[in-house]
Formats: sequence, C-alpha cells, structure tokens
Amino acid sequence: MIKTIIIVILGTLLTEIPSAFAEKNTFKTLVIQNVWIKDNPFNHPITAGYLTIHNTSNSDTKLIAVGSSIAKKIEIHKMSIDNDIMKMRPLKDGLIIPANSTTYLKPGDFHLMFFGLKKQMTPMETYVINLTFKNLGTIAVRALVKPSENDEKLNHEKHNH
Ligand SMILES: [Cu+2]
Repeated sequence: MIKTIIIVILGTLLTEIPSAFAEKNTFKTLVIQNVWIKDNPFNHPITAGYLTIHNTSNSDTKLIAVGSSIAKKIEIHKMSIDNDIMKMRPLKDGLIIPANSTTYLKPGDFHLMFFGLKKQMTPMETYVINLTFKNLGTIAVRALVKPSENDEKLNHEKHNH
C-alpha cells in the first residue's frame, strides 16, 4: 500500500514541469518551498541560502546534509543574539524538522551557509541544491538568487513607518 502511494507521488513529480520559483517541491512527507540564495558581493566566496520546510508526517525528521555543485561546502547554521552580538554556529548534527509543522530557514535565524562559491551569484539565476533528510533520502530543489540589498532596504522601510 505504502509503496503504491510513493510510486503515485513520484509519478506526479516526474510529469510536472518545474515552473519558476514559487515552485513547491513535494518529497515524501515533506513540502519544500521558497528556496533562495542571497547574491554575493563581487568575488566574495561566501553567501547564505533560505527555504521553508513543511513536515506533514507525525514524526520528526532532520535535515542532515546539503550539497550543490556551486559551492565547495554548505553548512546548516543557526543565528542567535548573544549579549547583543549576532552569532552563528553550524548545526553539526543537522536541523530537526518537527512533526506536523513548518520550519523556516530565514535571515536572522536558521540558514544555509555556502562556502567556496565557484560562481558569482547573480539575481534571477537558479541553481540546484541537494537536501538530505534522515530516513527519507535526498531531494534536488531549485534555488533562486535574490538581491540581498533590496531585502535590507525593504526591512528598513518597514521599520521607519
Ligand atoms: Cu551562517
């Protein structure tokens, strides 16, 4: 029974033509959306990436590894404020995605950290990122490069109201 369901889901994925971005990636019990990468200053080898993971199952899962041909290494980080200082640390054991809930990797919070970028990240380009989840396997998703400056400006404008 379960096998049949999985085959049906896979079939759906294969027939769907990946459209732009708001692209919804359904992978077993997970729905992954809004995957994006911050553009990087010219020749800067590091940037950050973000995404939303919805876990529809009754059990927790864990994002344990992230890879892409565009970077030498991708780590999962947590940003926190410690004595008014923004700090980030790698989550060596991975990021728990709790059951029946949505986990947001977003600026100022959990994020992906790309090291040793092999390309200049230019807004509107898209790149494939492989996400590996404990007990579920690996899914390839498309990430859109977005300009970081615009985001900051937007936030500023909001705060000034
Ligand atoms: Cu980081």
